[in-house]
Amino acid sequence: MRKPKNGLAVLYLMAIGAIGLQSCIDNTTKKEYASAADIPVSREMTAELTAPPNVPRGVGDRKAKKLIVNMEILEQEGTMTDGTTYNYWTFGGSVPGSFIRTRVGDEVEFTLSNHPDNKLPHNIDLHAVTGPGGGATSSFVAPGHEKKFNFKTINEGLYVYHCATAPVGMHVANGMYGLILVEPEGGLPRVDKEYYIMQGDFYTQGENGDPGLQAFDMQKAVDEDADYVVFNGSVGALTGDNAITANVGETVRLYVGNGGPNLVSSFHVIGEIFDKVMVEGGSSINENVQTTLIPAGGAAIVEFRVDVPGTFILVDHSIFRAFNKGALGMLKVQGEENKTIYSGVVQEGIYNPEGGGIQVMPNGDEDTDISSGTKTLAEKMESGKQIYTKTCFACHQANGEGIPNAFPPLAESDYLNADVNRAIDIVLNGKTGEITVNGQKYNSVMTKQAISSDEVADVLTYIYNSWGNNKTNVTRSQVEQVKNGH
Ligand code: HEC
Ligand SMILES: [Cu+2]
Repeated sequence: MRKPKNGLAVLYLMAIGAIGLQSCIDNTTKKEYASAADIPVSREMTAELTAPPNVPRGVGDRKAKKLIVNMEILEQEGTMTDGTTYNYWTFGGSVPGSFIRTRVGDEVEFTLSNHPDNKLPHNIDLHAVTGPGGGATSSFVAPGHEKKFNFKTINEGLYVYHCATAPVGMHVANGMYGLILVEPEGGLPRVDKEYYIMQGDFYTQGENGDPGLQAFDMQKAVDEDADYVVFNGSVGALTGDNAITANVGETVRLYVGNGGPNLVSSFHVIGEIFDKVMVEGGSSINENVQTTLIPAGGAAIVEFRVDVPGTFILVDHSIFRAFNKGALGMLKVQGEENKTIYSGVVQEGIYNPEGGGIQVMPNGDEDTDISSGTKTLAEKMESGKQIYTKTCFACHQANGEGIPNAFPPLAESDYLNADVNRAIDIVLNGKTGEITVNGQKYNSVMTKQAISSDEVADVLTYIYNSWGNNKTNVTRSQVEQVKNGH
C-alpha cells in the first residue's frame, strides 16, 4: 500500500484511470505522504503488549502516534515438558516475548528494563527498525537498569525482534525473541480470530525428555542438534487445554514467527489450506498454500477460513520435529459439520484379504511349535529375546520403553503386570481400543501376532523377566488355555 515510486507506475495509473477511476481514487486517498517517514504523529499512547498466543487489538483507522513500549526482561525457570524445566531468558516473561502491535508511521519510544534479579546484560534488535543494530547498540542494558530509544516504523510487515548480546546464539536459544507487527494505514483487513505463534529450537545438556532442570548445551547448539523444537517455548504450549480455538465459518489469522536460533520451519496446519499467506511477513500475498517456509529470524502471516469442526494440528512439517521434539500445536474448531466439504468416516472396517478379525503380522515361523515344557528359564529368555527382537521390537522398542502416544511401554508396565492372561490374549489376538498404561492413554491397534504358543510363552517370559517387570514365567499350557478360551 505504498505510493508508486516511479513515473512509470504513475503513467500506468493514468492509463487505467479511465476504466478504473474509482479504485484509483480509493488508492490515492491513502497516499498523502511521500514516504512513511513523513507521516506526522498525533498524541501519545501506551502500547498494549500481550503474551502468546494472544495479540493486542488491531490499529484500525487510528492515526500514527507516539507509541510508548515498556518491555521488561526476566530470566526465569519454566517448564519445557512434563518433568523438565529450563532457565528461560524472556522479553516480558514469556517465550516468545510480548507481541508489539504498531502501525506505519508510529514513533515508538522503547524502554527496555533489565530486572535487578537477572544475571546478565541484554539488548534488543528489532527487525522493524531502520538503524544500526535494529536498536541493539542503543539498548544494551545491565541488570537493574533501563534504556530508552526511539524509532519510527517506516515499513509495514511482521518482524522478529531478538536479543543480540554476546554470545548472541545463546541469548536467542534461551528464548529471547518475539514479534512486532507494523500494520498498514487503516489496519489489516478484519478477521474473526488472531493468534501469535513462534517456533524455536532448544539445546539441553540431557536428551529430549530427561528430567530436572536442563542446562543449555553450547556444543549441541553449534552442531544444530536440537533436543526440542517447539511452538511458544515449550512442549504442549498449544495442545490440549492450551489449544487455540475458532468456530466454523470464522476466518483465522496466525502471526507465525521463527526465533530459531538455527532451524527453519516448514509451517503447516494439518487439514487446512492457507487461503492467504503474507509471504515472509511482507506485502506479497500468496494464495492456496499448503506449507509455508518461515526462516530463522523471519515470520509469515497466514489466513484461512475454518469450514468444518475438528482438531487441526499445527506442525513443523520436518515431521520428526513435530512428533518427537515438540513442534506440534492444536487449533480446535467447533460448529456444525459440513458433510460436503468433509464427510468424516463413512465406513470403517478392518482390511483383511484373508478374512477374520485384526490383521496378522506375517511372521513365517508359524509351524515351529517345539515343546517348551523342557526348557529352562535361561533357554526361554534366550529364545524370547530373539522373538522379541524380530516381532515386537519395531513398535515397543529395544528396552520395552515404547513410543509416547503411539506404542505403550512394556517396561514396568502396570497394565502388563496386572494380568498375565490378558497379556497372552493380546499377543494371540491383537488389541484395539483405549487402554491406560502407567497413567497414559493409548488408543491404537496392535496387530495379532502370528507366533506359536511356545513363542508366545517365551517372548512373554522374556518381557516379564526384563525391565523391572514382575518375573512371571509364562508356560505353553497357560497360552493354550487362553487360546482355547479358558
Ligand atoms: C505394529 C506394532 C506392534 C507390534 C509389532 C507389537 N505391538 Fe504390542 N501393542 C501395540 C499397540 C499399539 C498396543 C496398544 C493397543 C491399544 O491401544 O489398544 C500394544 C499393546 C501391547 C500390550 C499391552 C499394553 C502394555 O504396554 O502392557 C502388550 C503386553 C503387548 N502389546 C505385547 C506385545 C508383544 C509381546 C509383541 C511381540 C510379540 C507386540 N506387542 C508386538 C503395538 C504393537
Ligand atoms: Cu539477552
